Amino acid sequence: MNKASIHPLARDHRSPETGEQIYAVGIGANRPMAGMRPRDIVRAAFDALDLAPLRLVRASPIIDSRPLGPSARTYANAAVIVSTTLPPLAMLDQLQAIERTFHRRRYRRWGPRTLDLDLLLWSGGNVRSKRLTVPHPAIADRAFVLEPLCAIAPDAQDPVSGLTIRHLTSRLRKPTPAR
Ligand code: PH2
Ligand code: MG
Ligand code: MG
Repeated sequence: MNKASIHPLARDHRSPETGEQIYAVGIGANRPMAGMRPRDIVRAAFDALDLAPLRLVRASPIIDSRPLGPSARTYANAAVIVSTTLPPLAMLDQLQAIERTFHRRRYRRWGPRTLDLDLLLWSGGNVRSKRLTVPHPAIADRAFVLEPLCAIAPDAQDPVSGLTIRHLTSRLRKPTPAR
């Protein structure tokens, strides 16, 4: 197979010559801040994810989604593909620094958040450390993650299941069979 035809987030993609890393990042916001609505905050996050050492490669449409968990407010969700030379834990630091610029407070799990940036996929495959698990453990069962990701990277592969994002998304859309 022609190497160029391998999707940058597929299992076989490697670019050791340049040190380029590709990440899929999930974006969520459900709390207004400084006169910005959640959708405006997601759009501002696209800009923040395009500042060195990050380069924004693709951004999905922004969707409204019903909150999963205790929060009552509607979320704005999106996904992006980012290119950088940062390895995963340095990328996590970078994402958390961006979250802090949006005054994210980590006081309550799943509480309302001005901005949540989650590492969904990495071109290098899996990460399992105390601070970080990639792919994001809930990727396969959350429509608000898969729908935006499928709009920009349908051929990316989830290294855990071996399935493409397109496949995971269509599986989630099917109604669960009654038992
Ligand atoms: N994020 C959560 C919990 N619940 N619900 C929606 N709709 N969208 C999210 O991004 C989301 C959520 C934890 O990060
Ligand atoms: Mg999250
Ligand atoms: Mg998070």
